[in-house]
This record gives sequence, C-alpha cells and structure tokens, in this order.
Amino acid sequence: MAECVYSIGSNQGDRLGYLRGAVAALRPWLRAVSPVYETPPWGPVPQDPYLNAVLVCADGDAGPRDWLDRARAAEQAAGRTRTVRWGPRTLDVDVIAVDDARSDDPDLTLPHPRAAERAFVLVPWLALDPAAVLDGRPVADLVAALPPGEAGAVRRCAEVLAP
Ligand code: A4P
Ligand code: MG
Repeated sequence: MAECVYSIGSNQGDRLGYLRGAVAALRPWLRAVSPVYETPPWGPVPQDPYLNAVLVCADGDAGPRDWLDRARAAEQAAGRTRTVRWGPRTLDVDVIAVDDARSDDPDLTLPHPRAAERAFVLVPWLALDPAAVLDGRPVADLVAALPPGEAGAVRRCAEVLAP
C-alpha cells in the first residue's frame, strides 16, 4: 500500500494549532496538504464550527493498519479530547482511503463509509487534487452531487498548514 488520504478536523481550543500538530506528526510521510476550510458541524450533536483539511501521505512499506496507527498517534500527540461520538474534539484524524483497499473491519473501514457524503472531506480533497477518485468515483462528481448549498457552506480560510 503506497498512498493514504487523511481527513483532519478540530473544533475545540486552538483549532489551527491542532491541525498543524497533525501535519507535524505525519510529516515523515507527507506528500500534499489541502487548504484549510471552516465547515459547519455535521451530525446530530450541536457544536461549534470545525477547521478541516485533507492530507495525502505515502509510504511504500505501510499497510492500512499502519496508517490507522499513525492517525491515532497524531491524535494522541495533540492531546485529543472527545467524550461524545460525533461530538466536539481537539483533533480527529480519519483514514479516508488507502490506495484501493476495501475493508469492513469496524476498527478500520475503507474507504471511510461517510466520506462520499461529506463536503468537509470532499471539497478540501478536490482543491488539493482535481483528479482525486474515491471508491471509483471522481471526487469532482461527488462534490457536484452534494445537496444544494453544502459545498458552498465550507469556506476556504487564508491560513495555510504547511509550505
Ligand atoms: N474507524 C473505522 N474506520 C475508520 C477510518 N477509516 N478512519 C474506527 C478512522 N477511524 C476509523 O472513531 C471511532 C472508531 O472508528 C475508532 O475505533 C476507529 O478505529 P473515533 O475517531 O474514536 O470517534 P469519532 O471520530 O467520534 O467517530 P467517527 O465515526 O470517526 O466520527 P466522524 O464520522 O469522523 O465524525 N463536522 C465537521 N464539519 N467536520 C468534522 O471533522 N467530524 C465529526 C466526527 C463530526 N462532525 C464533523 C466533523
Ligand atoms: Mg474519527
């Protein structure tokens, strides 16, 4: 397995600092970093807006489990706090896809089962890679298929995560 796409998000405390912490933790494998977007909270829990971004990493020797371990290590390094599922957190690092790998394992489901419906994943990913494909479908098509207003509701920020 060569390439991993991560979604990173924060909606507590120093949000940009937490995203920068994730970039620092994943630096050894980092290949590309999307712009940062401020995004309305998705899901059943009322909470503050998120900052989200997408990272592409590569390592020819790594398998899907290695990428999950690296995501968890990045969350730990940021002192992640989260008490409620889908609730506010300092840092969430989700594995969106690892090459073309498919998995139903609840510990690591691939591709990420909700990524295709999430503007906060798709819009940054498309900005980073206009040719991106998720589970055989162009990310550009997935963005176009989002419910009206969702893609426009995620707003690109001036701040950058990495040079
Ligand atoms: N897990 C299974 N597959 C994966 C995968 N592909 N990547 C397991 C990462 N983890 C995966 O995750 C719960 C369990 O999912 C773990 O045991 C892991 O092994 P978690 O990170 O502990 O809990 P969570 O983040 O609360 O759950 P989940 O399902 O990852 O939540 P989501 O779906 O990521 O939702 N709104 C905006 N705008 N931006 C956001 O970033 N994030 C969430 C969290 C809610 N609303 C949001 C955002
Ligand atoms: Mg998560």
